[in-house]
Amino acid sequence: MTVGLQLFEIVDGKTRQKSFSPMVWRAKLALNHKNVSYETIPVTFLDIPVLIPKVCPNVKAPTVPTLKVADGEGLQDSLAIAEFVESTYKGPSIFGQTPSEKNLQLFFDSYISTRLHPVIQRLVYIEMYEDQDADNAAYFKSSREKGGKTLEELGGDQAQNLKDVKDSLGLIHTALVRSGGWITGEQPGWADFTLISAFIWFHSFAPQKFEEGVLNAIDDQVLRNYWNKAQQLIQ
Ligand SMILES: N[C@@H](CCC(=O)N[C@@H](CS)C(=O)NCC(=O)O)C(=O)O
Repeated sequence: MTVGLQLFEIVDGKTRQKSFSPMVWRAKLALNHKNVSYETIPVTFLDIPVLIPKVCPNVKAPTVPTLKVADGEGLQDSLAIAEFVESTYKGPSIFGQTPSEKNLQLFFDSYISTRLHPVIQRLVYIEMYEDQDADNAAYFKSSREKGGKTLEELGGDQAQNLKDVKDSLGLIHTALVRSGGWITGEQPGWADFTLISAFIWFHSFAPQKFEEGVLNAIDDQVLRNYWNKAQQLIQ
């Protein structure tokens, strides 16, 4: 029997409508790129450890994204999900045609994860907290404050964060100017999915800071045009 794919995606506790995780979006953009059908299962922070193991008992330390790929079997990790999609389905490539293209895209992935994600996290700690219901807000606060710093302290100086996010976009802007299209050229690929997913996360919690820190970061339309073009991939 064929089992339909089910993707567990985190949503905010308040409206349960906002899918915000950059790692979930990486997986969704990879699935959408190959036109793969799947059902999304919305979960809050507190649902993750309860619902995922119920449906996918093989998953011992649940995180999102998890893709249910067979009866009772979940596949964790955005990159592992994209690799599964790449090797299982026909259609446009996610990682390019050669191992070196994939290698360069994974290098870009590391840049996004290590340079962009930490500063976006600092810019949205408070908004992420405010968008939870009471129980998820309490979980979010206690899990993030475990190290002894408050959410405000973790967020730090917001003006400096905006400066840092702008600084981290310089090389990305150069790559977009050179390519004249997606980071990966005429078709989007994994590198684009990592960048767009980071933007979705930032925009979904703090649209005004996103406008200032990303869309107005550089005095031309390159990043704004890229974000506008990315909307066609976001469903
Ligand atoms: N390397 C994993 C990271 C998965 C991960 O850490 N997901 C976060 C959301 S982005 C999560 O499940 N967090 C649960 C929590 O904080 O309780 C991936 O790429 O999928």
